[in-house]
Amino acid sequence: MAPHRLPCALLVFAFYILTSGTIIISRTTSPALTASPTIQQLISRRFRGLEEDISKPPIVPVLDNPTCGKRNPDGIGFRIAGGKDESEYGEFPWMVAILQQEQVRDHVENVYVCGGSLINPSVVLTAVHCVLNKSPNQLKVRAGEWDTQTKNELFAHQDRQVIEIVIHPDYFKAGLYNDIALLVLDTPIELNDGIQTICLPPPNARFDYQRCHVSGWGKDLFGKAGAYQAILKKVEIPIVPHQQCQTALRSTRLGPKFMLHPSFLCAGGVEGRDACKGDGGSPLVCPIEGSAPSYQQVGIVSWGIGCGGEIPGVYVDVAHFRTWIDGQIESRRFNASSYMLSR
Ligand code: 4AZ
Repeated sequence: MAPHRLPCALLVFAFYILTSGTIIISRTTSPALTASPTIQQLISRRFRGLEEDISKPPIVPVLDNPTCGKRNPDGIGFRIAGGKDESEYGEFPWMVAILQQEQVRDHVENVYVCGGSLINPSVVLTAVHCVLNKSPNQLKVRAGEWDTQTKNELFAHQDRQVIEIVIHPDYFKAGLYNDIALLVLDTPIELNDGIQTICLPPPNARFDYQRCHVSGWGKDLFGKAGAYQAILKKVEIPIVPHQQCQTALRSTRLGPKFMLHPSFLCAGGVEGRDACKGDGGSPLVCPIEGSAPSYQQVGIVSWGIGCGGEIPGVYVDVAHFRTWIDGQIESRRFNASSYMLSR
């Protein structure tokens, strides 16, 4: 679609935050809502970004041979004069939103559940705690989403129904051990410049001190003061060694005997830069050494003690589960090359 035809900004998404901490995203054409100063500000910001675009053709990388982990650090098509920690449109093309369809009176609403990542056109990686006790037919996956309040994405987002939830057999709810799940989609997502798979690291690879990125639509602060994010956020954080993280966690209410389970990895502990409530299931990705613009998924947001303080966030250690993931992919006859870097 030509960029100047994009701003169908009168279709906005109303965004409700429930006391349960979930968000309802519903499309509305209410004139009162579109006339609101906040929405107008959002719309005019998008128009500014898009106008810039009309004067020069967008630089869009062409993917003849789709591969994994291609981040678009400058976005695709247009750049936003982004606020702090705002991602560019298409910057993390593997990022998906997991939505739950809920009957509200006479219609169905999409409630945001968690983040996830595309590892194959038909398979999403996420956390068990996001999808436990849900049935596949309640869940949808949305790829190509960026600003949940508008439809100003260059490519239309793609929704798919979940047909199978694969939960790690050793998931332990009380400690969130082995908090890793796969969602199988009814039909494959069509990859384009804004929707791509993420690479996975080799089994048991280590990433201590590497600088990585976590992205998500979760809260900006812990507790009631925090607000869910309309535009996909990103923060750069270092991977924290297991022992150092366990020591930090022992200084909290978890106490001095706390043992950090081997299925976890930590990242962050940097003031103001962290994942938070609502980011569960979202990917933590690190650059692949020796192939600068490619990324691999090292973690899945699992839990933490507060947000944005000096205690690192706790993630599923994806490399620890690489063999399990391969087994699940192969037994369902999907192609594992979708998450293997081939260059
Ligand atoms: C949560 O509640 C959550 N600061 C996720 C990550 C962190 C804390 C809480 C890490 O989903």
